[in-house]
Amino acid sequence: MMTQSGHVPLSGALVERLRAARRILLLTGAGVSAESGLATFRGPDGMWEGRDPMSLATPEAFAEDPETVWRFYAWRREQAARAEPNPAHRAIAALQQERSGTSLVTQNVDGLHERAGSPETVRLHGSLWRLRCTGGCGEDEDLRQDLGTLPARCACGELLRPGVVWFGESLPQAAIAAATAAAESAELVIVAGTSSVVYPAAALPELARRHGAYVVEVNPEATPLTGRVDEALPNPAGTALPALVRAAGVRFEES
Ligand code: BJW
Ligand code: ZN
Repeated sequence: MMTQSGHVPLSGALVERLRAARRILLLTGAGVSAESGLATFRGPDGMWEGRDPMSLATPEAFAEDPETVWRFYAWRREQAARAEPNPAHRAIAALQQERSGTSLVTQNVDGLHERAGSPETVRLHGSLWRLRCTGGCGEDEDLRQDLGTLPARCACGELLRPGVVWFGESLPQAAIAAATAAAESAELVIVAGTSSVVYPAAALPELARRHGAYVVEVNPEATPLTGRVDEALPNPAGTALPALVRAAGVRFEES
């Protein structure tokens, strides 16, 4: 039996789980911020000055050309500062506020979940707003203002780097531990706006499923995860998340 919630048809099994689940895990990616105007990594609009962002999100690229990598991140910071959270971010925050057993694990570094009012966010890939010293003086600060001359430098004279996780780097230990625990205990997992190709984040839905969770994917495009979920909703996150949250019995106003 299907229930129509807005323009999003939801199965009876999913609606039942949304109402009953005490532990829900939301795993989000760049697609959740697409409707806020932020480019995804692998989409057709993902290029920056003719370059693939993936070629810039590496320690090797930074070591070779810190100025270009910093210009890319300074641009990302400007875009994120100008963007507003969209109904997907706000619906997730509303669910977290109403249902204490809800966990939010994000791969996003833009801070839009926090700005939408999410009380707790596990950030797997760091934050655009953190700056870390590459020199070993220990400087690690949250800085929102303009960075001035690039590449940004620490007071100690060494280069600063963005506080994000690049390919080949370890994820923050506390974040990966919290995400793993949430996946192992979740009854329902909603995976939204991620291409599910970057590990270890991409392994979390499978882990949750092995521990008995019902897994739902929200993505207008098929991904490597699509064939391995209990339900795939091919809707944009800004439509699907409000529908899912309302079906869970949480009151949510769009504006
Ligand atoms: C919409 C939408 C709308 C659009 N609504 N949806 C196991 C197997 C193979 C490889 C590995 C492995 N374990 C580790 C690795 C190596 C590597 C990896 O995963 N490589 C694969 C790519 C092959 N992983 C790592 O290196 C990680 N480190 C690590 O594991 O350390 C230990 C180790 C090291 C080396 C070897 C083994 C172990 C670190 C990964 C760090 C990722 N960092 C980045 C950059 C962060 C900084 C920045 O923002 O610049 O994180 S890369 C980039 O990808 C970014 C993202 O968070 C991440 C995921 O992207 P996401 O969010 O999925 O975005 P897109 O663009 O890919 O997809 C958007 C989706 O939205 C699309 O599907 C659209 O259809 C959809 N969409 N509009 C809903 N409106
Ligand atoms: Zn320093």
